[in-house]
Amino acid sequence: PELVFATNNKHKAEEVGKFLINQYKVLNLKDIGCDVDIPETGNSFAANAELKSSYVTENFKLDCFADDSGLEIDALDNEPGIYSARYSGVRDDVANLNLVLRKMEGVANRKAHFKTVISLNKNNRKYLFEGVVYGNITHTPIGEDGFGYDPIFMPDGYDRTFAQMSMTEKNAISHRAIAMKKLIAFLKEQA
Ligand code: ITT
Repeated sequence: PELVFATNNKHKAEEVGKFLINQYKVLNLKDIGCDVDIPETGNSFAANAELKSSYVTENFKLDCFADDSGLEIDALDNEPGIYSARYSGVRDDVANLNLVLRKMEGVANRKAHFKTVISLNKNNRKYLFEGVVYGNITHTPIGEDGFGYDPIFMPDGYDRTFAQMSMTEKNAISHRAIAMKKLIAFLKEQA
């Protein structure tokens, strides 16, 4: 059977593409001829993930999953949160992480976590899978790999940021990986 992954974010697609979803042929939005930027008007990761997966299921009659994710910083009342992709007002990873660093100037509590909620629409039912990884915000960007806020996030237990890790290393511990493993276990159990 076929399963659509509803994202326009090529970094997410690449990370998720490393996970084998054995029984399924995973299609992207282009494969099904969907070129809309699906509106994310919800006020939580779960609501926005569900809007994306349900859009595809309702309009294309296909089973689908979607990932809504972001960075939540304790000292900023969990901002940028659902606004992570456009925190600075534009979809620009460098502008966004620089705004975070500016707001965190002189702030001693650097604790933060990344969160992913995956929404799955399958056989006319809806499911959610969550992944969280805890860490700290660095004082400057470090590393060249990854995307988004990876250069300023150092996961607990490591002395390197996500942007200093290979995709394989990041995929062993990340918020997205934790949620993906739950999704894959669920699909296997249903098969
Ligand atoms: P789609 O909705 O098309 O999937 P998007 O980029 O708009 O793509 P989100 O609305 O979920 O996705 O926003 C996620 C943002 O959170 C993303 O643009 C990054 O800024 C940040 N983010 C999410 N996961 C991340 C990760 O693993 N590393 C670094 N930043 C991440």
